[in-house]
Amino acid sequence: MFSTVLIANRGEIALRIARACRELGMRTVAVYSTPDRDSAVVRFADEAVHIGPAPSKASYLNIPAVLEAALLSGAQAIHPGYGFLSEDPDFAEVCEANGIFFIGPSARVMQQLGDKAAARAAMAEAGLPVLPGSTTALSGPAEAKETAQQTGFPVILKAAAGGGGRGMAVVRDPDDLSAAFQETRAHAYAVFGDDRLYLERYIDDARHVEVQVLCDRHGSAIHLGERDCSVQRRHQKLVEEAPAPGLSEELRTSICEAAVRGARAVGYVGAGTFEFVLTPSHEFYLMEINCRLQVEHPVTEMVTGVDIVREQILIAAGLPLSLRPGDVVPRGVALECRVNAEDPARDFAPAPGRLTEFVPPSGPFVRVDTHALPGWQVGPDYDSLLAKTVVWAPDRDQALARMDRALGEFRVAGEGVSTTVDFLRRILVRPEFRAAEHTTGLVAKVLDADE
Ligand code: MV4
Repeated sequence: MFSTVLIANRGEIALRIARACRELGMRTVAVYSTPDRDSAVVRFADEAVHIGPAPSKASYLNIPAVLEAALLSGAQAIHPGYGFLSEDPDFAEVCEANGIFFIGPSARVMQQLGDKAAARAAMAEAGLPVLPGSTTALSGPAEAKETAQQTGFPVILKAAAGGGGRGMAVVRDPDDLSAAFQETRAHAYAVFGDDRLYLERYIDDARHVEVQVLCDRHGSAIHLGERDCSVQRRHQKLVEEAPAPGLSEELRTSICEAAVRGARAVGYVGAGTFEFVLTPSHEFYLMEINCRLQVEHPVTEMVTGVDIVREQILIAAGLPLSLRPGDVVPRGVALECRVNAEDPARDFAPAPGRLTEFVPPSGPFVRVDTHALPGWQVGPDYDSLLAKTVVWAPDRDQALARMDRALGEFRVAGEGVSTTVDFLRRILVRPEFRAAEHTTGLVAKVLDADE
């Protein structure tokens, strides 16, 4: 077992991981950039190492600096959190080469699944449903046109190196395909340094349903059920819930078992998320696989009672999963709202500043994952997530009432600081959200209602 773990991340997730390590009796090493020197995780951890200035490239993405911090502090393992180096196969490889456990899947699996076109092909091979589309990267607009004629319109062009909604374009009119191809390819090259694109039939009014899996090094693979993450704005999730509402038991079982089958097929190890689109007629198709802990993991923890970060660490240390498929029975409903330091009135522009007041909600069945404190300087350098408000209740109506109560308790103030709290409350009261009939178009509708 590890005695010291380095946390290669910042913000709420770094603190979340440090807490799991402490409960396991492990020493924690935080790393921090200059503006994060007084952060909550730096105070919480047993040791903290400065790894560079504010720009991520110079600190949280700086592999030599992170590695040196691990070697100097005697860490045997590194937890990468989400974002930053969490899905970088080169980083995982460098860790292993230096005798440090990377808490996540192998470099080989991250490499394979990081190519979204290759992942799609591998999952089709494993028998998972994927949408009609290209099986390899498209050579050019001509091949795109040919493929789209077979799948039918609308189609979506996606960057092979993309994911999470970055580098995508929906094309409804065949006449627009060629221009969209060129544009998406140029964008993919600029953002990812990789211009390969693939294409799929596009599903309108989809829901985003994802399955959490856990796999050990000894061939055991289980799922922890599914989450619905359909409330998104520009591919940023705003509200997530577990379980996904309105799925038949049969559908739930098929999606979750498909995810486990996919994980086994590639020899996945660790915690992973299989992302599906659910069509209005309740067919599901695999979109992509995320090789990391996800922001929204707490909703799954709340309904299953499983500490996913603890399981990640134990898996990396080589322990067999202590959970068996029948052990995980989801109970009740959990909701998460992401409270961001953004101004909805200014197109969700980041609204950083020093917090003069920060009182998160609490009370029964409320969990707030945050690194913010009164006096904390919300900086312009990183994403604007301030706090994840998570609630649990026996049923969805009570969970909604509880979330509204919790968000209503939030007190955040500071020079220049705005938050998304009120906007989130307006989503929760929408009739289609209350009836669980919403799709990925909901946020746009709420925004249109403002105009
Ligand atoms: C799709 C889709 C419909 N059809 N692909 C967005 C994030 C990335 N992981 C996959 N995404 C989607 N891919 C096909 N073939 C719908 C989404 C999607 C979405 C699209 C537009 C607006 C909001 C969305 C929210 C979630 C998923």
